Amino acid sequence: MQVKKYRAPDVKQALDKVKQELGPDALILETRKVRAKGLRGLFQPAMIEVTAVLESPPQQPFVVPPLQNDDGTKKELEKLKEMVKSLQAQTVLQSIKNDDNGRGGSSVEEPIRRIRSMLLDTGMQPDSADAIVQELIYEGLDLQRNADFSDDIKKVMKKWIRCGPIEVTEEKKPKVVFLVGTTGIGKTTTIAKLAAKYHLEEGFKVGLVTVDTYRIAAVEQLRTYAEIINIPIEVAYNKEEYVKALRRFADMDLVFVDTAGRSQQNLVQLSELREFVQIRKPDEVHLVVNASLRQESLKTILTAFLPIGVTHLIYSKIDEAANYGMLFDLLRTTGLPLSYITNGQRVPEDLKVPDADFVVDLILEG
Ligand SMILES: Nc1nc2c(ncn2[C@@H]2O[C@H](COP(=O)(O)OP(=O)(O)OP(=O)(O)O)[C@@H](O)[C@H]2O)c(=O)[nH]1
Ligand SMILES: [Mg+2]
Repeated sequence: MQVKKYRAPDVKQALDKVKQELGPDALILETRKVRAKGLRGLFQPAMIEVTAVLESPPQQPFVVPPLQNDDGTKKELEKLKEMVKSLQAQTVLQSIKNDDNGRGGSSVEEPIRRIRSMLLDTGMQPDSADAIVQELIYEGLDLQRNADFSDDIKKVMKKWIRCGPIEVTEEKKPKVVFLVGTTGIGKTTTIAKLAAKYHLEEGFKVGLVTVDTYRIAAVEQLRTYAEIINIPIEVAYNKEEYVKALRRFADMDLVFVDTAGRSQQNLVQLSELREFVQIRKPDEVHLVVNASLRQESLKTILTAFLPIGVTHLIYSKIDEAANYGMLFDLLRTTGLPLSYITNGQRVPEDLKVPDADFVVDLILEG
């Protein structure tokens, strides 16, 4: 804003001066008669003084030059935003971890600390809990809100949870499904449950093959189930017999292959299993993992079995486990779908076909 005074012998001349200097938009604030100071004023005629103001022209807003609107720039910007969000999330998490005694947290840190400790109570590994917490912060969870956040936690957890039961299709016949895993975790029992479900409940043609021929009892166990369910069974003592068995089952919808369990100490000897898998690639290989397995053992088992070509996970014996956080570790680290959960010895009842809701509820609420 520019304020100026103009003097002239009369109003018109004063206004002309204003116009000349400030232009037609000038505002007149005051017009008054003035005399020069001192003696001069006494002898000279009074002057007209006009006070005028010119509002500064409106400032042009500073316009950010438009970003190149091509896809590449947008993606770059998105990437940058993601990085910032992820960094923010890491910072909050780190400050919580640094403050082990749990006191003195801000209103943002406090709920996060509670969520993290609740997740650790499920038995999951700290890096899994951190991944969930980080994602919650990253998603912009309103932590000032007074809530238990359980819906938000479940939603985030589901990002890592895939479920995938066996699907029988017309195109792929027979679908050959292996069950593998360590000893005594429920492979044979689960095959019996699945065979009953797919044959008795859903009406598919199901055949059983066992390549677990080390113990007579193992063969007899599966044979007994086959008789009860009334489906055919083939016992394969070697690779040739296995191939023949599959040929005999050519018109089946589904063939389950029961394999010998390996003790955890003996996991290096998976070569025989690998040979069966290589001779005719199964459509699916389900690794059965005991829900009570200790975290240290999980790593060993995954390292041994995943190279066989595991496609799905079965979480067994949840009725005997104290908590289920390990299931989240399992799904998160492998990225594999969970096909079934077993929850007891009864055949065929104790088998669950899980969905993501069931899995998060199991992990968080038991
Ligand atoms: N509590 C409980 N027991 C189960 C479950 N599934 C199987 N079992 C029991 O676990 C024991 C071993 O089951 P199997 O099916 O023989 O296990 P496997 O993996 O075939 O064992 P191996 O062939 O010896 O490696 C049996 O007593 C089953 O009844 C389950 O979900 N819960
Ligand atoms: Mg068995």
